[in-house]
Amino acid sequence: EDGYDLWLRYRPLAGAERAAMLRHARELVAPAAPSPAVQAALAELRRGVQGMTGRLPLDGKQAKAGAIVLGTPASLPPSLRPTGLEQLGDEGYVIRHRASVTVIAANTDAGLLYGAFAWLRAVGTGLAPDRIDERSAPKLQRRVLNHWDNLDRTVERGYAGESIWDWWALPGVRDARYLDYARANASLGINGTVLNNVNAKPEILTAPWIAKAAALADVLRPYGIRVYLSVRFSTPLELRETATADPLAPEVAAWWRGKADEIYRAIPDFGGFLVKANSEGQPGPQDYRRSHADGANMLAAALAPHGGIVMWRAFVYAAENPVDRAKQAYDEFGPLDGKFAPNVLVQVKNGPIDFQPREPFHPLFGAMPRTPLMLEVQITKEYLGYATHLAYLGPLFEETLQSDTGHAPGLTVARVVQGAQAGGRATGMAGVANIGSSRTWTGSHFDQANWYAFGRLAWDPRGSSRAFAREWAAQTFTRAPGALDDIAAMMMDSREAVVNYMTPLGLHHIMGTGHHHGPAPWVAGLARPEWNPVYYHKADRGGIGFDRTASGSDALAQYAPAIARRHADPATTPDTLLLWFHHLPWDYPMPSGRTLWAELVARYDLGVAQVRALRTRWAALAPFIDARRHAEVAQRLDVQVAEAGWWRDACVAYFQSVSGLPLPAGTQPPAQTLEYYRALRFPYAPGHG
Ligand code: BDP
Repeated sequence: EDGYDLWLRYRPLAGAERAAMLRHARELVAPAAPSPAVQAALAELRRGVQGMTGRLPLDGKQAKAGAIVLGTPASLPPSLRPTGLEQLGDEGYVIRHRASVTVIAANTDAGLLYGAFAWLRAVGTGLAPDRIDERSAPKLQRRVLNHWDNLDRTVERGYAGESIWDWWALPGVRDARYLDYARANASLGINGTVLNNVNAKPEILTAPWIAKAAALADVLRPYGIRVYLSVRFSTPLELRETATADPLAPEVAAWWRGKADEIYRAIPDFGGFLVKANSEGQPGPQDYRRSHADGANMLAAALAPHGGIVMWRAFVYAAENPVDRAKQAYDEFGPLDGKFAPNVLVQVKNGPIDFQPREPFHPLFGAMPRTPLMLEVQITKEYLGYATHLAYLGPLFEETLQSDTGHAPGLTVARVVQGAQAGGRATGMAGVANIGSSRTWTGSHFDQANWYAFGRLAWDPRGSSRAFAREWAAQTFTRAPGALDDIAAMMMDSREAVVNYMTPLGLHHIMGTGHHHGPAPWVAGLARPEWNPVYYHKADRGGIGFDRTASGSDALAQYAPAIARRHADPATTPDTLLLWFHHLPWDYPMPSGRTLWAELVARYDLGVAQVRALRTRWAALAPFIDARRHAEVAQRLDVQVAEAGWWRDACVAYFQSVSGLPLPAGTQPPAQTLEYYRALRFPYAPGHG
């Protein structure tokens, strides 16, 4: 067990379970002349049943007892056609078991593929094959991974080895891994992948690279996955094929139209473009005094004849807005509501800063009612301990999705993303992938769960991260009841532990410069104010925290009145976001009865204690987990315990140097001096250029 099989392990069953499976999966019956998607579904069912029973199911012709019948309304005999299929759209499916026959039905072959994976998931989590009765359809249209993979095979913010895309060997060499990648994604319902980094290079749109992308698209197509590309706004200018990149210049629009035509000749189902523009030094329409909408709409017009979309990112911040970086995306995009072409989605990060262990939801959600907004989350753990720390992100994603925007009754981020405001026009969710060439795919066993939870939540944004943790762990580690409960509980606690030992009480962005590894709350000298941790915590002798109320940056005014009101008063602000919205004196009385200073130290201590508890719980699970994977996780938990202690000690030492206060009674002093922590350096930390 090296983790390569992900949650698609299909390990042998024994006894009654194996017998039941043999009884109910004896034959597979598929429509005549099965399409590539149906062949993919059959191949997966064969692989699964053979893995679990040791016996390959036969190819059957008719629905007799023990058969699994796959079919669409066109191919299923009326007696087997489930009712209500019409409501399930293009990708939904029904699974039901009647009179010893299992039917997997869908309106399209893609739905059959998802149904096959759902059947395997159900048995993989321990459901008896004759008890499976499921009906499901995705609530979002675009469920997309964003690879921040560079053309030289490095991965920005990647901690799982080099890119899985062997660009150099493509298109001639199609690594077998691409197919396993397709299977894993299809098993979750992920139906799109952006192959390259948002910090894009012009070469991705040259003929050789289009051919490479086309080869990948060919492998992924049977699995319902479309290929998208990140594009650099100034591509035609940099390739010296136009004299400008001004989106309103006719030659520029014509170039992009021609480029879209060229791409669609090679990739007929190409998904579209993802664009990072006028952000962190990337070129964009503002270089020509045009708006984000001008830029997005020009690209959208090139793609529209082919059915492609533009995912235009709202992640922008520039030096001109030194007061509060958290405000800039709203300031720039809010006024553009209703100005985007119908095939543009604005892609908004979960929070207004940058993928922190905890942020409030982004104020654009609910504030652009006439624009489809796509949610972007980061699956790779740039700010949460890379692939070394255990941090299950399901609760983080769920917390964002369940946030009430306050713009209308019940209007959560999930409902916004589902198109409740924009009339369901175009919907989607993107996750910055944590996938690389590591044998585990994601750099560690538990990080696979973050890919899993992303996919499941993109299918159903109102799903439960706890349920997904259990599903994943059952398929990945063990179904032994007590052990499964323990693993799921560890996962559910893990992200809050990270918040506590890194950035408790709403602190944020106090990580090391550039690589974002480890604590660096003292950093103050970087050229732009908002690059410095001191800008975010604003600790001084008097207190700590970023005043985002009306007396400060007033970022709160970007939220709906009910939300703004609640967070305007520290007494009604949840303590999880206290220092995000308020600058408070060190002796501010917390609900716990402690002062803010004592509470801060207590949270850091709690974080360390929580990680120690994770390690102890994992040690006790040894009898249930194969030795290799158990040891690999245990090593990482040892590192996490040490690094949580480092985070705690460095932050306590630093904030004490600022507050000038004695450590609360009974508190362990930091192991080293502040100077020691400040002097630590991390050359060659992975994931950043
Ligand atoms: C930040 C990363 C940076 C990305 C940027 C983005 O530090 O590497 O390029 O976001 O999302 O999280 O564009």
